[in-house]
Amino acid sequence: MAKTALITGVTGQDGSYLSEFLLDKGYEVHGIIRRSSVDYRERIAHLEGTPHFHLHYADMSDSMSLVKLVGKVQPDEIYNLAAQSHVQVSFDSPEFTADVDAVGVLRVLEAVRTNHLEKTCRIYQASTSELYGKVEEVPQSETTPFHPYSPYAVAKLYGYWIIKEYREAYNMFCCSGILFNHESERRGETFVTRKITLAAARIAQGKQDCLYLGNLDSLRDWGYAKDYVECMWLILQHETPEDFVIATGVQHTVREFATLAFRHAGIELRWEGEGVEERGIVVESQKSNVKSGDVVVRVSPDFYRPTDVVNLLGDPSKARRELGWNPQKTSFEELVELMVKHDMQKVRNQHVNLAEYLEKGIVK
Ligand code: NAP
Ligand code: G4F
Repeated sequence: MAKTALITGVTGQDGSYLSEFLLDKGYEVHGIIRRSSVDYRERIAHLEGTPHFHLHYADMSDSMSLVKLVGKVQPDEIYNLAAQSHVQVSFDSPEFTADVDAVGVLRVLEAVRTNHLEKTCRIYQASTSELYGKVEEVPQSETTPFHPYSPYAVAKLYGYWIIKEYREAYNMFCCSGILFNHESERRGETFVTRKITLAAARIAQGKQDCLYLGNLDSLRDWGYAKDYVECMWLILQHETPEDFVIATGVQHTVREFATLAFRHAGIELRWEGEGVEERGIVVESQKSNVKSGDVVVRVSPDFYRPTDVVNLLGDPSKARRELGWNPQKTSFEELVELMVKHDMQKVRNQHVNLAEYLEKGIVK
């Protein structure tokens, strides 16, 4: 019998890769979507209409919708990926973030209990390295104390603990994957990696002059999202419900990511100055519209956070040992290269499309 999975956050970066992964494994996949004034479901457009992929309207802030949907779908596995996932935005919308990222997890757990599925339905919770926040040790593992450092992280900490509580109180198979940053060609465009790869592509093609960033010294353990969704599944196939750190075990600064991304776009950078005065300056360029001495990266305090997490490095030993997962399947260098390659093409195509539209008189 094919298993049935319900994915919240199916339209997001991870939801789209996980859908592909589970469909490949023969699952019946159901996803939750929200009503919006524009139908913007780019990441899953290629799956819509395929026989084993089903979409339903519901919302993490609407318990009735979740109770009804879980009853209708009767999932064997739930992957709770839905969240207001942007850390900086959580400072502007802390209450919404708490409702979706904290109480939302409780709503999913109660929807399962209300439908009497607690003995059969396994639940994966998308926990985060942001829980370590103002880090108390480096690297961080399953036993490192938490010190959340943003409204987002505080909300996610509730999610982590309520999952643990329901596991112990009701003997439910529910677990957290404590995932470190993972990126891809489908990463949201306001997260730092994607913001950089898109800007490098636009600057290389003469469509943007300068990229403005915040804290360049921030250290992250960046992996490839496609590799990480496999772990979500492995965690739910494990004999016992347990929490796992998922990371590469390698860290880099935002500055290093930018240097490498620009290099892949054909622009060699050097860095000068400190703090808000720091600038990324072109040393050498293969692009005719960018010349040596141009300043293509500047710092803007607009992207500083009231409290910033600056030293994330995960220890994936437990996942490697108990799940047989390979943390270094895609290296940092390969990740940056594949993102830049994708965005060079995307920016090129945008130009083609615009030219086509202009020709047809659609855009004046
Ligand atoms: P993402 O691209 O921002 O996707 C978030 C998803 O949540 C989208 O499908 C979004 O739907 C949905 N969502 C937001 N609010 C909702 C609501 N009220 N009701 C229903 N759905 C809602 O995030 P991601 O990068 O794929 O991350 C997936 C999960 O892992 C998130 O929980 C995130 O916090 C966590 N996480 C991510 C990382 C990472 O590095 N990517 C690391 C650790 C943990 P719309 O498309 O309608 O907005
Ligand atoms: O790319 P970021 O916005 O990701 P952040 O804050 O680490 O959060 C992401 O990863 C978490 C896992 O640790 C997830 F839980 C969360 O949902 C999300 O997916 O920022 C990374 C770092 C930060 O220190 C930030 O201050 O980059 C720094 N940064 C520097 N300039 C910037 C910028 N971040 C953004 N978004 N934009 C900038 O211009």
